[in-house]
Amino acid sequence: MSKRKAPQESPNEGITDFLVELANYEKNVNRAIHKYNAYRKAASTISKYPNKIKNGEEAKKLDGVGAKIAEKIDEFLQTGTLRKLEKIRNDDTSSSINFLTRVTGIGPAAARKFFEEGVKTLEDLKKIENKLNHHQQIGLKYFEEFEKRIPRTEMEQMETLIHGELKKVGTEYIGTICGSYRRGAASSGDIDILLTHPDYSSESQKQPKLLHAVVEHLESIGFVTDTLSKGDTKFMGVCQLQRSDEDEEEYLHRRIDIRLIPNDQYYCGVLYFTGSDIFNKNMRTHALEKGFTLNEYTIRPLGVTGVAGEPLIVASERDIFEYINYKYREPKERSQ
Ligand code: DCP
Ligand code: MG
Repeated sequence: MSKRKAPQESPNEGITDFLVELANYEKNVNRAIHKYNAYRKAASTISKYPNKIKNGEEAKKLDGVGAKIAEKIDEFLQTGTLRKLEKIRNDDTSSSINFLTRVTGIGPAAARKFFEEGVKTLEDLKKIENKLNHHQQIGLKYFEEFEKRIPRTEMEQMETLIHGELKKVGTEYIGTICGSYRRGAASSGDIDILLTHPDYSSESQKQPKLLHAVVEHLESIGFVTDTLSKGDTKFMGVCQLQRSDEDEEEYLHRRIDIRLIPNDQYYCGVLYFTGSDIFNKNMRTHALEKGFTLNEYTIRPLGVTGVAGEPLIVASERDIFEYINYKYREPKERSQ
């Protein structure tokens, strides 16, 4: 999961920017995930709105924009700034904690702990490097590189490489790069790969080897450079394209997640990890209204008592949309 979302380009960029900043503050500093979601949702709806918003009243008509956000929009449009945000930016606790959470491996809780121990900056972190766990050490090592988003052309190069190498490990693997890349984004925060294989289903034994063989191969060719964590079904790590003669500079190190999914759950996984998170939430809500529960593994009907039944058979993303009577949307149309 990537830490920094791409800025939204729209006639209301000023508004969406401050909403995203408030969202991050609620998540990282206050650990108020509902408030985070509310701000993200409002930012997402407003970023789709084609007109320049003139006042809070106009914004309030949009989905996910309530009275409080409308008030902030008014203040922002009238004064060009937001007192709440100024305060947050000037507050040592908030700005330090917000900063620390930009390091992969440091979540809101660890950030607060470090802050309380007087660790506030990159330099402070470097001084206590031996107290960081392995994930955090890698986060620190590649801090600047992980802050940079991955241009689509580089994502395309990595996709070609990964598909080619996957075939060498086993001809039966199926792999999909999900996340913002699959939605057609101009840049991505990280690489989210989903793998499946005909030998692995939710009924069969776990098959960590199917995942580890791929990871080890990608290490052997120098593409995977570091490991953050490696479980039976999920690898989190770092990768880097090798520089070729035509390239002027080295490629940056990038965050990569590889997940092995049972073949019968593959399309629920692909749907979930394609996102966006806001699209997923809306689709899950719709599913519930139609009497189904949908998650990254399965879609199941809900009985009258609200108990989930057996997973439905899914052979494509379209199947999931059809079960819940939701108009199919291409990945590119799934930003919300
Ligand atoms: N996801 C979700 N809910 C979460 C986290 C993730 O539904 N809380 C799903 C939707 C995301 C996908 O996982 O699109 C991948 O997560 P990322 O954080 O990598 O998000 P993106 O790939 O969409 O954006 P980025 O370009 O920043 O990586
Ligand atoms: Mg991503």
